[in-house]
Amino acid sequence: MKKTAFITGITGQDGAYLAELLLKKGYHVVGGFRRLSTLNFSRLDELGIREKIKLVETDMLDASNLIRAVQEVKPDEIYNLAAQSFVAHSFKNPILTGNITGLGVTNLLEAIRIVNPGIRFYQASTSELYGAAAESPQNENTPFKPRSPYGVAKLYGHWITINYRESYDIFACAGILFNHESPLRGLEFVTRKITDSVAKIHYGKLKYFEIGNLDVKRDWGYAKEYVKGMWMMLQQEKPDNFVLATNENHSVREWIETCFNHIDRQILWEDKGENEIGRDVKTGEILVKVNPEYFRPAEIHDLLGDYSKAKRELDWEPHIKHRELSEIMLKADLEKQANPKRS
Ligand code: NAP
Ligand code: G4F
Repeated sequence: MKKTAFITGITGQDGAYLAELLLKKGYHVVGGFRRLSTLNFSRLDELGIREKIKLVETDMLDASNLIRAVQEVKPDEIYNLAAQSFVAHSFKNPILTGNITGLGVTNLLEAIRIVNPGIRFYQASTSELYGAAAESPQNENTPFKPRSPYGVAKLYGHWITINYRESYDIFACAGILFNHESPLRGLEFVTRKITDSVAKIHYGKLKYFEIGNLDVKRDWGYAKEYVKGMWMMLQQEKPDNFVLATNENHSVREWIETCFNHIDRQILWEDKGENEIGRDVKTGEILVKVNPEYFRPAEIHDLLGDYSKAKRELDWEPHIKHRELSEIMLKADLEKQANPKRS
């Protein structure tokens, strides 16, 4: 008998990769999307899987709509990937972020509790929970100290997931995932912003790009490997929380240098702070400029994940790290710039 998986946030990066994985595993995949004036199934189209998925209109803000969706879909597993997921945006839209990314989780858990508490549930928790972390690397026992409205909303989502596990015996898992990227990553996130800009510079379509804090470090992995970890969590005997990370971190500055290296260009940094610029070593052209507009009211300077519990209990391990990841993403963006009609 085919299992049915319901994925909220199907139009996002992780939604697309998880759907692809579950289809390969023989699941009947149903994707939740919210109504917009223009449909945005481009990631599903890029993976060639749109026609294989049943799409159901759902909004995390509307509990009644979620109850109806869970009644109709009758899923065995629900993966809650929907969120206002852009940290910078959360400072400008803290209430909306709280409602979607925080309370939205309760809306969905209530739908499960009311319709069928036997459904297995995955919540997309995040390394943003750690914020100004008291220790490094961070693991499942590291205290949380979020630094953005997004992080605070996710903290609520994380604890309400644990609360429904403990109160109603729902098989609810929280994956504390560190940053994970891919060619399907949104253009507003820093890695994709860099690969897209470097590709445009390579083809003479852009002279330079602007960036925020160059020295923050993140533990960046490959989204395709992380969605597999989500599925693995729901196949365990008992629900639990797991960190997925690479246990390596790199700065935004390193991302820029590595991406230019891939196209045989070297960057020389000049000045400091808000005035810093990056020039091409050979030609002297300015390719990067810091713009304080991209600084955040509160920043997380350094995140590094310890995924040893996931390795031990799920047999999950990342294989693609910084250099290879940047190469995969840049290659995809170079192809998109070379063949703009296909993208
Ligand atoms: P993403 O690309 O930004 O996708 C977010 C998805 O949520 C989109 O499909 C979006 O739909 C949907 N959404 C937003 N508001 C909604 C609403 N009110 N109702 C229904 N759907 C709504 O994010 P992602 O990178 O795939 O991440 C997936 C999840 O993992 C998110 O919860 C994110 O916070 C979390 N996470 C991500 C990372 C990471 O590094 N990628 C790390 C840790 C945790 P539209 O297309 O209509 O906007
Ligand atoms: O790419 P980012 O916007 O990702 P951020 O804030 O780490 O959040 C992502 O990862 C989280 C997991 O830890 C997810 F939960 C969340 O949903 C999202 O997927 O920024 C990364 C870092 C930040 O420190 C930011 O200040 O890069 C810095 N940065 C520097 N210049 C920039 C820029 N970020 C963006 N987006 N744009 C810049 O120009």
